[in-house]
Amino acid sequence: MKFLDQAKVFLKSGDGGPGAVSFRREKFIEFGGPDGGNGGKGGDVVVEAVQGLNTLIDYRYQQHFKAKRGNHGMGRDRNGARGDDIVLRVPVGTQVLDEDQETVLADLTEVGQRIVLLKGGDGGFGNASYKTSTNRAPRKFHPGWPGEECWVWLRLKLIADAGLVGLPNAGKSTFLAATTAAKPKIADYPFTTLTPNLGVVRAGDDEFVIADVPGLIEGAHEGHGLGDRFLGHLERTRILLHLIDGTADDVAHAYGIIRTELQAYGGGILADKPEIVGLNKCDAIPEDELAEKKAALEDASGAEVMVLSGATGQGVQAVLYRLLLAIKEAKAEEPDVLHPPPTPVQPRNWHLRDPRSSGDDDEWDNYDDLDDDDDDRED
Ligand SMILES: Nc1nc2c(ncn2[C@@H]2O[C@H](COP(=O)(O)OP(=O)(O)OP(=O)(O)O)[C@@H](O)[C@H]2O)c(=O)[nH]1
Ligand SMILES: [Mg+2]
Repeated sequence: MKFLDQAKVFLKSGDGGPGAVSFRREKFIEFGGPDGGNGGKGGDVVVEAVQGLNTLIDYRYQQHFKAKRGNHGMGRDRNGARGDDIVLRVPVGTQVLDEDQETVLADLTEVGQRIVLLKGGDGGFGNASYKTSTNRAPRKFHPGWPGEECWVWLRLKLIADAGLVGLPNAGKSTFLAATTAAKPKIADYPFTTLTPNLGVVRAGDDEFVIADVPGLIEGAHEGHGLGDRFLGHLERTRILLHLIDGTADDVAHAYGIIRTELQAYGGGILADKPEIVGLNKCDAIPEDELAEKKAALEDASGAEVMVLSGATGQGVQAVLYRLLLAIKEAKAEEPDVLHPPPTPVQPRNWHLRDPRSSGDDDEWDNYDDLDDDDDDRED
């Protein structure tokens, strides 16, 4: 399946149905009175996080989503039926952003979470609702309130506990394949991975999710290589596993390139995350060189460096254990910030106004099709 992590869509909730103008007319019943029912409410626009989706690809093909309008009211005090809602089914981790691409309107982080983005317009009153002591036969009705419409962005930020970062060919996908049931493409050329992969690590009773994203190169934040857009998928992780290809000549330089890109991503979102530094492909490095490279990397990172080989499995268990501990610790400390949106979720402040109205309530008198008093049969 193709991967798509953002899409722009147009949403419109249903208009409310108009109220009816009707009078009860039956043999032997004089002055039956008004019995026009109310219009039905328009359908809502709802977004729902569902299991089994991990891309927004469906939204490339359909971009307009409109809920149904409410039915009109009818005689004999029958109200119109409610318009059907429209439900956008999205993967877990999807955020809904305003057209400005900054304001987060909704953040769907759990399966089954449903959010009403746009409410359908209310139905209008039928003439039965306008009956008063002085006007027993009103012909007044309300045409119903319009729905709302807007363009929004859907943006997927995959939810994983740990994220793999590194230069192309560092062995990220190999690590994911060795530790989870995921089957990412692995090859001896840069940019083998073009879209993120997720895998679940099972360790006894515990499990956690690792995300493998395309490799970064120098200047990725300026669009070099595949750019740094995929780093968005690491925003919600608890910890990064930074893999460095041990067969490279200058491992400290390799480390520095990635750190610069994490910094450039901004806001400290990735640069401030806990990081485990892994000197990878240790099976392919002579002993003395290994010690030298490990020391150089420790100097550059100021942290303990773990030596491993995704290909042979050497050191992998120790890395997983460290990841698990850190994830558990982070979750115990801040259970709620598992999926913090980059900007606070803001309820949308709709300025609901009927385009047919000047804002003055008496305006609805325009919809009287006759002068009320003309028809006052009660007198
Ligand atoms: N000797 C050795 N080779 C490895 C190891 N891990 C990965 N490789 C090889 O390194 C090459 C790149 O591995 P990938 O896992 O595709 O690297 P990647 O970091 O996912 O690369 P991109 O997807 O391009 O960013 C492949 O030819 C792997 O077989 C390792 O631990 N030891
Ligand atoms: Mg890869």
